[in-house]
Amino acid sequence: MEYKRTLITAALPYANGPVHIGHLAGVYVPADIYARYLRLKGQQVLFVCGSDEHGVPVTIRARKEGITTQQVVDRYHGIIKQAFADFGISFDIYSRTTSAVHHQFASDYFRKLYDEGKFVEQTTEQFYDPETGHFLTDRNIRGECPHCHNLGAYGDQCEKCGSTLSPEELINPYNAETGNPLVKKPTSHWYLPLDQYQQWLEHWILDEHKEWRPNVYGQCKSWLDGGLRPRAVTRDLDWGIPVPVEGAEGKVLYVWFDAPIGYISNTKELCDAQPDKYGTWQMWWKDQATRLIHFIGKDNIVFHCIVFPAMLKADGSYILPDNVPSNEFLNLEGDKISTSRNWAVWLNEYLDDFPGKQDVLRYVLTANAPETKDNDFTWADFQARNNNELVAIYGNFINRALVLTGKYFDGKVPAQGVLTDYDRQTIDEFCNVKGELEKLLNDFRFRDAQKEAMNLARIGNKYLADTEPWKLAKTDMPRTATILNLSLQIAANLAIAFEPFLPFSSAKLRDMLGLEAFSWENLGSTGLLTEGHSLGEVSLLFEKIDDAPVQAQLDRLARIKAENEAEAKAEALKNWQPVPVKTPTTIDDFDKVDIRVGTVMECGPVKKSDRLLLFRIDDGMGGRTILSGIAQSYPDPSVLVGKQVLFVANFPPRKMMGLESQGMILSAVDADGKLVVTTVTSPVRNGAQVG
Ligand code: B3M
Ligand code: ZN
Repeated sequence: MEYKRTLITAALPYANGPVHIGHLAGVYVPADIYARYLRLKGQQVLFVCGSDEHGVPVTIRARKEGITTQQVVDRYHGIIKQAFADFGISFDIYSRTTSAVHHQFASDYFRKLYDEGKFVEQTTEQFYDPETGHFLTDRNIRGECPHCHNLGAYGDQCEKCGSTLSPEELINPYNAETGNPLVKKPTSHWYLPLDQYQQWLEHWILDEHKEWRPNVYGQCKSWLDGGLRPRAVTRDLDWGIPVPVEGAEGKVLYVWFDAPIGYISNTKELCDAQPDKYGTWQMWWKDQATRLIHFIGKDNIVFHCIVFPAMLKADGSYILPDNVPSNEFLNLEGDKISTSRNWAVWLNEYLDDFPGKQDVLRYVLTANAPETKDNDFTWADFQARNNNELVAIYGNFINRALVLTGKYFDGKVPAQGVLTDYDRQTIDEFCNVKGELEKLLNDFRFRDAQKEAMNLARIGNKYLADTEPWKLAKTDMPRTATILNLSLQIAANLAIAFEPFLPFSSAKLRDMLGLEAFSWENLGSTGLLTEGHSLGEVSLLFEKIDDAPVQAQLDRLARIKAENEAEAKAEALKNWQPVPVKTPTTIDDFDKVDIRVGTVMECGPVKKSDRLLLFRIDDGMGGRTILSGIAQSYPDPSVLVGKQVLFVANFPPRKMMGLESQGMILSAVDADGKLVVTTVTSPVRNGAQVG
């Protein structure tokens, strides 16, 4: 199939918080690279996105903050849109799902399928708060976990033991916000019967899209193998797009029904406003000559590969996605990124903290793109990649080529002259980069593609190092001219090759080279700059990042970690309950255990063990050594020295880490799992028996 144009969508971010580096690495940076690359190739491209403003989380946030839901989405839509623009994400439109166009469009979409009998209606029993008159979503229901008896488990998951739950499994379910007990009440909803699309989806994905990334294909396959079931496309909520059916008052379209339609309605909004520039929305969505690509994160795969295509198929007049490049997750300093725990680098804050350094973050996120597995962002790596790659390789080459041209040729492109074999070999090398780059970009392998672009800079550096024009300038001006001419041609090639990845630097480099527009087709050319052409003003393309700003970021994260730990501890204490009392025993059993009092004379770590502490105890009987696995609870064990503690005196000696332990120190487990050594508060003779 010959495609005439490409429609690129990027997942619509929820307007319940700003965008963070995980979103950027997973979706927006790769989507932007792809859009820029195709545009640079002169292809017809539309890049569409917008805020996802419905769903439950925004309503919870609003109630928590005591503002309206509209105010919440207005705030975050504004922050997100601005940050994307400042970061150079080149959307043709960034709209929102609360727009009038979208409401109408999504409503009509539902109504058409409804009229054509594409939904099935079903009545089920759902949890209901009689006090507030609301049905509750899984996340809004809390109760006791049937597995670990945590009293604050959610209707979809227990965060304490990690089990996946359904609200029915909770013991004594209650409304998470009001604390009211819940009852079950029947309610009816419309379902998209995915089971009816099973066969069609199996053929379309498993047979016809074997080229999809293994993680995407694999997830689809396991959904399909599990058998698809009907999915509700409406909810009992008062925030969202009202279900356009009589008698459906109080019901709205499920957020995952309306959000992907946002791709279409946003296209419509743009095309209706500027038809001359963008054509009609139908051309983008209903013409088989349009190639549709969805960029998403891995948690969105089922919606984009199964549910949305089934919705499009149900309508019957739309094209289907040709590919759905989906990434794994990016972690931050070894921990999962989390909006609620504030464990993230927020784009808007990054832009404030590192003004003008958009490309550094873009570079690092692509270099670490979680394309095939989860990856980690660290500030040390951020600094190292800037200093050792952007500055030391790319920036250094550009700077040398331009400064030397300024010095020896008054800032004018010197004559190319006669090329040597070595020159030709270098040209061959950088011409090859184009093919390799294209192959990788067409394959959505952006991390390797960026590496390839960087190789072009390496070729340039090697060429300068091998030819040493600063030495030749003393003896052989024509040869110096050739070398700098070629170096400048490589520099111009770099501006093109890096444009999809580092658009700000490419624009700057273009200005420095005094280049007008350029295109992808020029890549590999040695005639981009003609003899005598004047270069623009020269400045550093990248600057070193020193330790202070990086340390400031690490300090911020350390503060957040400490806050989260304190919060988790407070939460654990709040929900803490003593473990049940053990099965009955007798005084005779207890009498067998000989518990004594002793003074801690020394207490310190054990070599090669992060668990054990070594105690020297004055037990009133000549002293003994005891090893205890409580090191994690006592980062500073010296606090125990001088304390009188209780220990079991008649256990047989045990060897641990090559040391002998003669007993066991008694301690209590606190609510947060920390061990606290029990101490005697009024002095007792060492060796005294406890009983
Ligand atoms: N807002 C979920 C997410 O940001 C959702 C994507 C919608 S795409 C149609 O992960
Ligand atoms: Zn649990």
